[in-house]
Amino acid sequence: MKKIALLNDLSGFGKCSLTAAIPVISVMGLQACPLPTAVLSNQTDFDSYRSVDLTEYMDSFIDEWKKLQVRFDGIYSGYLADTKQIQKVFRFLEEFQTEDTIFLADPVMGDYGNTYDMYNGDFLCHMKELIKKANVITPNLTELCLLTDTDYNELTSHSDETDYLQQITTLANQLLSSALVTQSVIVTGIIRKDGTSGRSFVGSLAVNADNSYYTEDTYFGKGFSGTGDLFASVICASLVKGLSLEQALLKASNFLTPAIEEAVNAGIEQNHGVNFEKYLPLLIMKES
Ligand code: PXL
Repeated sequence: MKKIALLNDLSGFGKCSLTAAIPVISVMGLQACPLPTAVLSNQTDFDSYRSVDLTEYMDSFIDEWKKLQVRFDGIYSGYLADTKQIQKVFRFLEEFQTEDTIFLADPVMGDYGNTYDMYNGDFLCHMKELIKKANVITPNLTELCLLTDTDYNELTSHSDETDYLQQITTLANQLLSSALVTQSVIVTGIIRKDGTSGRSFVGSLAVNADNSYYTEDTYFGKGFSGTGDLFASVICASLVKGLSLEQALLKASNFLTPAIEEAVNAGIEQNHGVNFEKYLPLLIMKES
């Protein structure tokens, strides 16, 4: 059975990180193997949270996994609390990354132009090194700006202009050409205003050496915890299963759109995440 190693935290509330990745990867017929980086009462965007850091245990888990002689078809790194945890991902890659592994690095650092608590210049430098080892990265627009030293407010002030997506494509290509082994960049959370109708859309843009693909849906005016993690999980599982980048993008967006819409209609508080559970069957693939 194909396996994906998940280097991510376990948060009790927020429907993010491992609680998003494990169900998605499992329903897509792959084995999810979590190496937890921390256990949290709830994700860090709530007013308060408690966290138990597991960094010091990660090496011993890696050693045990080596003894088991397991190999992974995919490696997915998500929320990392500090640079020490990024170093542990490097160690994990040294032990388990092969030419056949798909490594998806989600450079979790912020959203909507704001950075998360763990972010600082040193963290960014480490993250820029980590993405060089990835086959696929899934930054949201905020993270794309951080990785390309771009002013988020300046960029998004053009969100109603016709060349907005082209500007974002150029930034994604900039990462591709500088990031050595990165094959694809998928930018999530692109909020675009239609200059004529005034309607807003939220979209994702996938760029590789040959092509770019874009998909968008109506933007309901707010973002929810964990949507980036759910999205990255579908992408990682799809690519491990051999789907194309375009198919992976469509699968992720077809799954997330109804889950977000339902959370909006149900008046769910953003920090609690979206109603994705009942849409998991959309991810089942015939051969899995
Ligand atoms: O969804 C990203 C994420 C994952 N894990 C933790 C977080 C966040 C975003 O805030 O706090 C603990």
